Amino acid sequence: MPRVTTRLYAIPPSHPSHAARLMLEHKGIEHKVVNVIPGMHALAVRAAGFPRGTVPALKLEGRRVQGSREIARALEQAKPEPRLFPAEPERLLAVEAAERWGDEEFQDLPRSLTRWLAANRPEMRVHMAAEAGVPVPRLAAPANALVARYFARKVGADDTERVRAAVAGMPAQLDRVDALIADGVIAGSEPNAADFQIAPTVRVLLSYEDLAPLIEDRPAAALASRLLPVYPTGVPAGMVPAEWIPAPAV
Ligand SMILES: N[C@@H](CCC(=O)N[C@@H](CS)C(=O)NCC(=O)O)C(=O)O
Repeated sequence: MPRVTTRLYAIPPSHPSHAARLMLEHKGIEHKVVNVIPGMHALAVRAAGFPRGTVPALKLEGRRVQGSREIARALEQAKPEPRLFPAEPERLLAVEAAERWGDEEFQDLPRSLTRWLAANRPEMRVHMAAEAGVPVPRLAAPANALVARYFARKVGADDTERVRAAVAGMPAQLDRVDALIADGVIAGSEPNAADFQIAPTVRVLLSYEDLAPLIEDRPAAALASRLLPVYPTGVPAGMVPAEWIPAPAV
């Protein structure tokens, strides 16, 4: 049997890792997903020869490609059909702009919130250890406090007011996703690079039981659930401070 040479380094909770996986599946490129241990992923991808300590990281035909947007372009080059980027110039600009926003801004909300919770809520660390398959999560969680604080600091999630403001801004960000859908930039008959970039962020937000009621009736939720019917991780109700949760739209 021929060896699968395309390898995607990922961690199960990482939304951009799911973006990269979905794009590989869309292209029909045979690949293996290498799920590294969350918390150890920065070290693991560097040990695999990548210049930065982030997932998604892809070994593709002998090349190392890191970052969801870079991966989209490398896949388009490696296998042009089915396309990730539209040929028509105006549509291409719209898709690229949406993809960039999804990568540079929208991705941040679940990443910062998850890391703030891990750093500040011991029960979140127990939950994450259990999800990661750690045998006695209650024992592992206290030891993980330092690691959690380190990862929070890395993305500015040690700044409680910043994270709280990001959660308050969620409805406006989802309005932007819904507008992209209404304008036909994403959620068309064939998903494009912006769909794959944005839908996993919506999907991971939906996996927060505290936030799901604010999301699930939106067109954004329908897109996210279509592209990712299941998500491997989730956050039980009661983790997000109640006073942070935006009021539902009337
Ligand atoms: N915008 C980048 C984000 C990559 C990123 O920050 N990934 C996170 C997981 S979601 C990571 O690996 N972080 C490692 C770290 O903070 O050390 C992309 O789309 O690839």
